[in-house]
Amino acid sequence: MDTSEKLFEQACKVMPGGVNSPVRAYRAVGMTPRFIRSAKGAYITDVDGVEYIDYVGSWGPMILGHAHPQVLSAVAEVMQHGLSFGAPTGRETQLAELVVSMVPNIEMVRMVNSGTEAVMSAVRVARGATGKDKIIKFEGCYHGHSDSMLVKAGSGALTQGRPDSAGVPASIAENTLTATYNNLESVEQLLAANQDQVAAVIVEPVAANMGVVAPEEGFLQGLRVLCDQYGALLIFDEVITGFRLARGGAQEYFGVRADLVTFGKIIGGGMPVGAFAGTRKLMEQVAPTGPVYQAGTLSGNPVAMAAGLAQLTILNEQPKIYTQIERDAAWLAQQMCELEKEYHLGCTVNQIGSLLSVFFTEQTVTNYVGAKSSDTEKYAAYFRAMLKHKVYLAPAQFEAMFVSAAHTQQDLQATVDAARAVMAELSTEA
Ligand code: KE4
Repeated sequence: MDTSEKLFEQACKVMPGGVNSPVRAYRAVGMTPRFIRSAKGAYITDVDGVEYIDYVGSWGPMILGHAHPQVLSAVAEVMQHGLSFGAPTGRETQLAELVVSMVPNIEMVRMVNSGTEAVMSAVRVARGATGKDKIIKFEGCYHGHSDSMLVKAGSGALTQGRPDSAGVPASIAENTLTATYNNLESVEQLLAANQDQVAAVIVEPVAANMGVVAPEEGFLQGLRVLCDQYGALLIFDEVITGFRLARGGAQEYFGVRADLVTFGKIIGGGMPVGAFAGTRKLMEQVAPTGPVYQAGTLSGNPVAMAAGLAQLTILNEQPKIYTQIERDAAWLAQQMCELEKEYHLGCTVNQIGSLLSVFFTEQTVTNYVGAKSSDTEKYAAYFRAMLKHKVYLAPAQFEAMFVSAAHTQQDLQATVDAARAVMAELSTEA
């Protein structure tokens, strides 16, 4: 029994599944999760001292790589003055001003503590501002675990094969309608069938919780037109794409305006921060200026703000980072496609920006049905073999690989070399 196995045995006695978030339990890949001791740059080290090239990056926050010196020193400095006050601090305004300056079409921001909270709050603002109850989301998209969003969710729920969660009352679920990603007709049908009842359409501008699925040409633009036509708000859930695709996130990258935008992950620099943002008119609906209640003890926490501010400042000042990580992800995707041509494992690669996924299906993956055609057992074997070759991927088919500014050409080449060895192993086993 290795150290991770011992630690996992202990963890399972006192935490459901031995984890604080389901996907970390490695149930989709049939092995004991690696317990982590530390991480630095593009590398993560487990409790047995094994170092891996990391493409999870804490599920997105680590766009600069782990333990970035400027982020660490910002946190170290701030924590000397106390950890939390539950009172306004200037640093929250600094981060909010930076977010407003980086992201198009927003005038105000409210900080929260997770992506789930950001989405839950943005949905409430949409309902409060429009007086309508229904929300349209997309099959395979995941927006955190608030009740209204756990209806045909992607990510963990999709991986666990239970798209609907226990504990979500039917009375809540019935207000969430589900459309097909990249299919505008499916959206228009729902809008037309629920005239004047739909508060908002919420979308991952790049779906990354069914694996990575990019919006087809005209899809996001079409959502904008349909929302305007039917009087619904458009919510971009940018918990993954925010500050990831570009400084201004998906709105900048695709040139499409959302009414409300949610953030998480990168905005906190590795600390628990989420946020929702929009025009002044919409955001002044939020307490204490308006009737939509929202609150949080640790929202805007000084230490978290310091980490987020340090990370976003670097991204804002060095936009070349985006060119680098997109180029690197495209190269990696191209190399994986070349390997597929050589070993015929039956996989397809999607990549956009610094996000990519290797799907174990021969189908082109443009929506949930395509993603679900993947052979998850084959993905699990690939995952386990890549881990043996010291490459740390998401422990589930329906997730993304995240390329960071810390990944070097050597790391990328080592990753391709590992994939070559793994594909050779898997093709002989097939
Ligand atoms: P959090 O509550 O986990 O901070 O954010 C929820 C969320 C909202 N919206 C999008 C588009 C997201 O991807 C997420 C969370 N993403 C998952 C990864 N697929 C978090 C990892 C996990 O659940 O452990």
